Amino acid sequence: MSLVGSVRHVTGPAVVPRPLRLQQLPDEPFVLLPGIAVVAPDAAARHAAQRLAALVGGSVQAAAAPDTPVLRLRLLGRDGDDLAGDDLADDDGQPAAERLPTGDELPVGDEAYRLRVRPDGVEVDARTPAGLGHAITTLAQLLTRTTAGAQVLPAVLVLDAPRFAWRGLSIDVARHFVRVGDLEVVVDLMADHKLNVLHLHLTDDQAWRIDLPSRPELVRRSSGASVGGDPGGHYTAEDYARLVAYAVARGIAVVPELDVPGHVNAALHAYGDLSPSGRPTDEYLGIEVGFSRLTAALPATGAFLHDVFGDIAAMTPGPYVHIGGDEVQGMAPDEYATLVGTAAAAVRAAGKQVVGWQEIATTPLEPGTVVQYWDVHADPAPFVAAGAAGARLLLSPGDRTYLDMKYHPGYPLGLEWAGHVELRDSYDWEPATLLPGLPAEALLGVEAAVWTETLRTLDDLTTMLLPRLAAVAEVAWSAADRRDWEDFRTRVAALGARWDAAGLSWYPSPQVDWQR
Ligand code: TNX
Repeated sequence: MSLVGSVRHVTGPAVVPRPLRLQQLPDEPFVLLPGIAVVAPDAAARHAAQRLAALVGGSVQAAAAPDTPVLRLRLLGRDGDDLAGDDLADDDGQPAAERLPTGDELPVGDEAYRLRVRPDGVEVDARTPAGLGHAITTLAQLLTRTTAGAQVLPAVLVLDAPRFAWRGLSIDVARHFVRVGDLEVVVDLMADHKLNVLHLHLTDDQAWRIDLPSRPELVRRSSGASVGGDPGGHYTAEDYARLVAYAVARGIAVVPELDVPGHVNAALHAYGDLSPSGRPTDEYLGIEVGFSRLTAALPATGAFLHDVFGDIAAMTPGPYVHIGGDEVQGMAPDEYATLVGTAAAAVRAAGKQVVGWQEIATTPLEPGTVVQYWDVHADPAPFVAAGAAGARLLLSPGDRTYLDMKYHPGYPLGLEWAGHVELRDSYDWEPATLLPGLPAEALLGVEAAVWTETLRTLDDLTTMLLPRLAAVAEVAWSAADRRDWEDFRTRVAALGARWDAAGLSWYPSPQVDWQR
């Protein structure tokens, strides 16, 4: 080992989110020489192979010479046949113990992977490119340099699969515009944490950020600014397609949200016929909520919903479209139900499944509709009832997963309506018991959300995401019986140095002894 040097591991392999099983083997570590072969016989594994080659300074090859050390990627037969990233079918719901094989077989599920590091090479097996991608993310976290500068991987066996099918992050690009390049940084961070859904909150009172062919005035009149008069912007159809492709290549599906029937001032500012007065409303760049609304009785409203949801569905390869539905003050329940029903019907007619904020649970829902829980002050009874009646619940409790909440009073960024959210608050909660009485099979997943009223730059955004995104990701990925705050605290400590190396701004929570 003298030429190679010694390994600087202090705490043992620090993988976040924690795998179903990580077993350290008694062997020597695997030393990666420059130019090492990454072998991927299957064409569908090529993208993952390239990512791995870039990570370790290796080269992709279809086959390897006998007796040379290699990193080998294999795709095994799978259950479904959808493309990774577009496939969020919930194949779990079963407890970890039932998914974890007793031997060393690949665990159940489309996103599962098995990783074996031995002194003579690395073997990665998965059923999908997404599963291979998760394995590479784990390898990146296992990779260390010795004191002599050699890259090494500890000898391990990792068997891993996610607890929940939907592991999301929602970003509000309406209050402050976020450029595609900055969103790509966020997508990379998501992949680093094995998240698989990017939910884009594309419209709100302040702005409409996506150009839709049927309604060109939306971005022309309503995307020029952000909250407080900060610079605005919008995504063209090409921008959006490029972002979606970037995300899909990393195993992440994009779920677009057009927020109706409230939070619609930007639409009312662009099209006067959506208001009873017939005139466009004024631009609004403040941060109040709940004041704007569509009107069911106006002839323009139904056509608008049909057109904008038809357009966004046609532009989106993934299976879901989010209709919003939150915070409409002062609308009669019947009118609210009519408007939600019209939007949902437009989404379904375009071949997509409907997602909406928790308020839609008070309306008649088609089975399978995804209800996104957020406001922990609300009575949970309607959400539990919706789940019992066939809806699926996506959990974004504000006091745990709203990553725009301040870390502590006096923190310069963020809001406080759901409280202060330190790292441990984001970590220490259990999805299965959050809504007592909710049937287990109704629980689809967990999603973090970051609203941008006070966040103006990529640095602001990543400072709110990190380290809390790592905590929410572990809640969403790791089996309940594998989660432990003290254990998480020691593992997450190693990520700070990686965020520093990537040049990312982050919040050094005093709850962790960071290794920097
Ligand atoms: C609530 S979450 C909202 C957003 C705000 C956010 C700020 C939700 C469905 N509505 O409009 O931006 O709080 O934390």
